[in-house]
Amino acid sequence: MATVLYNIGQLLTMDHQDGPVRGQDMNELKVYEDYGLLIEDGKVSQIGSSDQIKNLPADHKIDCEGRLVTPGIVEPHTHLVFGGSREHEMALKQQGVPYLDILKQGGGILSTVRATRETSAEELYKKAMFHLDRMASYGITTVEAKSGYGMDHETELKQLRVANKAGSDHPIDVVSTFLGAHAITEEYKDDPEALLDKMAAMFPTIKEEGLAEFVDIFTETGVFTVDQSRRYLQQAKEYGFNVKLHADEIDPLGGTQLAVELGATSGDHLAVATDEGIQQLASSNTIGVLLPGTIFYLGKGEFARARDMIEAGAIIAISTDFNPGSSVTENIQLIMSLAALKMQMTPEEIWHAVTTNAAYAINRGEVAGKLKVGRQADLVIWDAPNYKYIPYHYGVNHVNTVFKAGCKLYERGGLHG
Ligand code: IZC
Ligand code: ZN
Repeated sequence: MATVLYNIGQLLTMDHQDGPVRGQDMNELKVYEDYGLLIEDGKVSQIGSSDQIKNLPADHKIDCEGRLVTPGIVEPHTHLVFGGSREHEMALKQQGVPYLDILKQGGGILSTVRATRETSAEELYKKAMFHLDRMASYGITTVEAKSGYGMDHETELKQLRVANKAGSDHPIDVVSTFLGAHAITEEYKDDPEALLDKMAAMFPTIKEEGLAEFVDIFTETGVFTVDQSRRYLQQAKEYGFNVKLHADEIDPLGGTQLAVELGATSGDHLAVATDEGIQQLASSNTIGVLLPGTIFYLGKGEFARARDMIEAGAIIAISTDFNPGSSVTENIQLIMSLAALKMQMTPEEIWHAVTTNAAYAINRGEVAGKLKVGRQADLVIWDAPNYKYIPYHYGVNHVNTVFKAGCKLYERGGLHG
């Protein structure tokens, strides 16, 4: 099967540099105008001028009518699989009750833990597939999914299995992360170390069954300390997992430095990272995954210092943090606008942050995030004349058509299988 896309107004291949893109380089983008692209057997097989590509033999020819075409968006931080929802906590947020206080009172993450324990695998699967469909509609073609709403062996395994099954059934690729260390449940409130031991006891099974590639932990006041996180993630590394941290989200505990010290693939949030944390991040290969939707949604705190991080030379990605409590949206395009408006990232930096760097943040840098001959054809045709338009026109969906591995995954006006 061959498909030709021609009359592309602007094509971003994101293929101008090997590896993740750091610091000032994030501001350099190659834009190909009046271009075309040939897809054969699910892969990009030729990229060239529209005139050159247009006349190649193909089963389908799509006139992009001057639209923007980019790689499919990579979403490196989501809590995809969960039971229930937490709209009842909105009133508490409006009254100014802090996120960590809601958690301390047994709500927040713990409320989703109760709901997830009570929800069957079938129901969790249906819900996850629904959210994946919606992500696809926003141009997302690869997604990381965390567990962490079970916090007991049975439910964590249920969540991980659902994420893996959703990943194999849905065209979107799902990269699975074990976040058993997400909160402290009532029975472990006086002994969080015992909870970590219990979660670490799952490492061999998760590894043997290939249920997760990453191990993640919530390093935060009232959750896990830096020392506890270090010990737990070191154990995870001994079992061959790559590691990630929810670091410096609300209180500056030094999670950013710990991410660098451990050689974590990514340190996520980093909203209150200190100067020292930013310097260390910038001189490391750990990717900073910034989640401005969370700061917006919680209505408190500062947005991560993306400008300082990029100027210091760090590798930055952005993500929705899609979850039922602190960032309830699948709309990555809205997050791109927040990155522009609240973190002063340039459109060029933002496109790197949702493609190449996001892919490296989940170890998919060599297969996703770029349009390149020989690579899977994951791409988006946008109802936009240029790449700067997406973060600029905010809050709506600009997707026209999404291709995953050369097949139509979403088209404006309906889903096509
Ligand atoms: O369910 O609140 N921050 N984990 C750490 C979350 C947010 C997800 C949630
Ligand atoms: Zn998270």
